[in-house]
Amino acid sequence: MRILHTSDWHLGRSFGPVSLHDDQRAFIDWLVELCAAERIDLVVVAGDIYDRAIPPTEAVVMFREALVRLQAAGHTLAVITGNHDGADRVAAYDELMDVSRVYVRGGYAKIGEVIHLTFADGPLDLVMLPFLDPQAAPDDMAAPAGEEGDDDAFARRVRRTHHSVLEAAIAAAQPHISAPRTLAVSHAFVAGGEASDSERQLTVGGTSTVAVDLFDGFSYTALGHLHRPQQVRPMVRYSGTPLAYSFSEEHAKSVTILEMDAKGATTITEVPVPVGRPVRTIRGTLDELLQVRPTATAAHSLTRAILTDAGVVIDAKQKLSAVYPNVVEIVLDSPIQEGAGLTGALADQRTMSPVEVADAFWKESVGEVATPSQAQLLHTAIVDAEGKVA
Ligand SMILES: [Mn+2]
Repeated sequence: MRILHTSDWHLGRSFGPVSLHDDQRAFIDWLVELCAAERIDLVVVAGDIYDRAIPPTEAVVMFREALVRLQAAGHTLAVITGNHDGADRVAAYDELMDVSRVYVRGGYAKIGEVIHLTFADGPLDLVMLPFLDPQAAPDDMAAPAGEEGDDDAFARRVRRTHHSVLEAAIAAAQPHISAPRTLAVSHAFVAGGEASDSERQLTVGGTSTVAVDLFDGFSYTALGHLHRPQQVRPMVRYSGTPLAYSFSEEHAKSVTILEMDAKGATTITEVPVPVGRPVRTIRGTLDELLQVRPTATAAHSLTRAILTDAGVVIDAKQKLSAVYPNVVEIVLDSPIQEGAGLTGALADQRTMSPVEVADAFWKESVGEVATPSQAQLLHTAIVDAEGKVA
């Protein structure tokens, strides 16, 4: 059978001031075509469907359309919620949708369940492990051992970690597994994985990672949460996001296609996502950046400009936009360190005249002494001002 693994769509997300609606729409159009062309049996979305617990209606409509189109094309769907999703909202109609072979699971509601699916080449047992907030675990769920006499519900809640709730969830499902091949879908930070700048921490305080050994028993584990595509173990893999969601994500984006035989032996292919704007960081003085003629791809990229001008930069956004239409962030990284110069000449300012202080300040902030004409203008202004004060 053939499985497509993707995750972290973050529908409704924007990139700074730029909406990603069209990029996300283009991804879904491409995905629907890819799944048909690749004769995909099962499409897996491993969490963070939306960017927020209460997503904008455009995002809800986009997700609904994706499900409708994929289901109409004959694919089975397996979707879990991530830490960004409102689990109860996303999975609100789970049992009603199961009859369409669109399996959506969120939160703790269906923990312990194994979905027995049958494909042309045989059965597959599916274990859906949505993001599980340790603080929200049901009181009767197993927790790590504590001190003697410290076993009330509150103490157990404090001891629970993301690892412990996931371990308990997998243990609850284990006895129900019967097929020779198994697929786990989980939204978690597996220890050893590499993060980028756009994942939100799973838990506040404590450790939020889980050990990769938790997934030892599965033929393949489709992970969501980390935004860079990566393999933690040969058969434990993050598909990564379909689009870049921070400037730390210049790497290629992809979805993962699996060819799994009846016993669970799996081969993995990474398919690059050809749509959506990539991200790019450019660096230099404003003049340097404006002199470059960017390539079509560069001009199309969501761009962060790091300006290294020593002095004041005026209208940087407007000027850069003419060359880089998708400049979304401008960072000033002046070679002169803020405040550092003040320990030098300016430290002696009590013994300096106002003109000397102004010259020193000019040199500190611009990086070189004022030209004769600049100095003259400056000195005239100071003398003029002093005359008025006196
Ligand atoms: Mn995510």
